[in-house]
Amino acid sequence: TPRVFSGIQPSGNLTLGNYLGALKRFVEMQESDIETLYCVVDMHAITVWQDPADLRHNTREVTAAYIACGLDPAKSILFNQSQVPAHAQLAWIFNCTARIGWMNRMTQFKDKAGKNAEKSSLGLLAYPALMAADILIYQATHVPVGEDQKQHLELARDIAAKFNHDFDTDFFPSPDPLIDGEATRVMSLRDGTKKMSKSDPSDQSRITLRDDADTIAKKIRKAKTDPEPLPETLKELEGRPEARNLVNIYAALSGRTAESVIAEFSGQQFGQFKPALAELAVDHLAPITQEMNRLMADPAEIDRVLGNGADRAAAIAEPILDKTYDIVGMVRSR
Ligand code: AQP
Repeated sequence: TPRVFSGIQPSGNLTLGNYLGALKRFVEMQESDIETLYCVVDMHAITVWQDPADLRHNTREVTAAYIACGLDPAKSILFNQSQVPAHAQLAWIFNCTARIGWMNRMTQFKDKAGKNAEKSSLGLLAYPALMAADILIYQATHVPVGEDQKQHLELARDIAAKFNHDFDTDFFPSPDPLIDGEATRVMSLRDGTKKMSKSDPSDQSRITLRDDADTIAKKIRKAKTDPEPLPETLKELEGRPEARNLVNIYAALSGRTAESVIAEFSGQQFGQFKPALAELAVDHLAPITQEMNRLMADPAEIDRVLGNGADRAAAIAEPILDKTYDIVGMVRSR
């Protein structure tokens, strides 16, 4: 049976990249009949240092964003990772399935560890094994993610395949990444070759779900572009990553193709296009931000949603963990 799983790290302010690459698509998946689980992956967040008070706040804020974007806790299972211990338990098994060489090849590890790989946490290296466990502890078949997670998804498939091979079973499905839409990789507003990220040191590089209307408009007005007007075809945007990024964002927010956006604005300068984009972004994001703020006024209610979600998630995960332990040969006497 098909089952959708995905997650977001509570590691800072959610960006327009997280919204278009993940949140918006989570909501679309919920509208299908498929069972959907959406996790706030707090255990992933601590692979780099998180202040405890910030971690608590951000965990609740990602949950508020889930709900404000349209996820319904009665339809989707919304929970935080650390409240379902089976994620960590399966991750240990997968740490013993995956090879160190596989982890060393991950571009996200290389980017985040930088030159000082020896000083990064062991958890940062093992991150993709925990991610494989997040997905496979539910035997999830479909994982909506942004382009940057593609390599980790391939690794999850490799782990499932090696486990199945080692133990001569077909227990774990091979999860399919769902990477689609016009904004699978939203780029920084300051540098069209870098992805928009929560952890970029420059606040001007991203639009966040905490920004008010004026801030959004200002960031878009100041976004890096080039002096050329918008061309007639997408092909002519090659070599103009900043321009391409703004067109993609416009397309994704309006639910249109990048082709139709370029056709409409062709010949116009960014002085005309940017205000139209800013208006669209504000129309889209302001109600979400407002609803998030309303929900954040009642943290106890958010915690209740997470607790309920964790109970429902654990009810699916525990029998799968039991079966995994049996396959591996762990004695179960209780
Ligand atoms: N720029 C992006 N464009 C499209 N999708 C994106 N995602 C992240 N950035 C973009 C998608 O959002 C989901 C959650 O991401 P995450 O919280 O696991 O962290 P990340 O991918 O490492 O994203 P960030 O924002 O850059 O966080 P930090 O700075 O903490 O590492 C994923 O589906 C991701 O693809």
